Amino acid sequence: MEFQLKLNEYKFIAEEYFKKRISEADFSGSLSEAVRYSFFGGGKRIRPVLMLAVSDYLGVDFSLVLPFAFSLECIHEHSLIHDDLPALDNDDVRRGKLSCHKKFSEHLAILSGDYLLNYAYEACLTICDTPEKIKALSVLASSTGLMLSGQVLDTTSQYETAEASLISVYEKKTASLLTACFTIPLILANKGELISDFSNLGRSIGLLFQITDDIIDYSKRLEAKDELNFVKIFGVKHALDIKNELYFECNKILDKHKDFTFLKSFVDYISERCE
Ligand code: GRG
Repeated sequence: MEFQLKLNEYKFIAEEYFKKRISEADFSGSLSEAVRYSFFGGGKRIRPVLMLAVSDYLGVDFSLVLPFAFSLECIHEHSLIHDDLPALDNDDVRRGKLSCHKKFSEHLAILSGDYLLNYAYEACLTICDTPEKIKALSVLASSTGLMLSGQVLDTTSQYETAEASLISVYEKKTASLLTACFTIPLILANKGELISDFSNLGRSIGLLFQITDDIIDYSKRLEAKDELNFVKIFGVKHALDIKNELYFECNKILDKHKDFTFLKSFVDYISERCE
């Protein structure tokens, strides 16, 4: 219960800030409509929630980290809009509603995704006035680069039969942005000594998230025909074994940070989710 209240509180803080930042964007007409449709389309906001939780734990002022949480969410939304396009996953539905290109048009979906990717940096650059903030922004950029190269591997590898290769795709495609939710607050807090634990946590939570997603997609028959899916390749039992290992990894690190109780519950939330 306490976890749910905190989760809602972080989500509310992020949402209010996001509304303000999107309202400041210099766009209008159909571009604004398509961007708002996707950006406020019902995402769980797990990345900004995680960034705020880590900041809370490290004592980083929310006003310092919110611009980065917003930029990261813009990048995440860009990736979903583009991923749904016919040239990639060709999905008609996102979050139970029409995907951006189905609701509007392909050209508007391409440009909305581009707009969000650009706005992520435009919105953040204005506040980057210290070496720490510049370093945090460069972590955001390099994590985005990893996500994109992971997606290239995903779309070109057809059927990854080596487990290590598939895990490496997931580390890039999914875990890199989740790891940035740890490393950005760390940089802003100047707590370099925690980098190893927190990077490992980001990786394990990212993989746990993606393998859980694969299990959900597989059980609901949602995975696209050519899409990589851990369960489709290695079977349900092995997917559950790996999931347990990752869950154990997270908790092993969290044993060293026992007062970070929100994160312990967050790992349960990621692992137990079924949609
Ligand atoms: C730039 C085209 C392009 C792709 C980059 C991240 C990514 C690669 C594509 C997005 C689709 C995908 C399968 C991502 C893997 C991670 C994942 C399951 C994302 C969905 O994240 P949630 O569940 O989304 O946090 P919500 O809807 O809650 O915002």
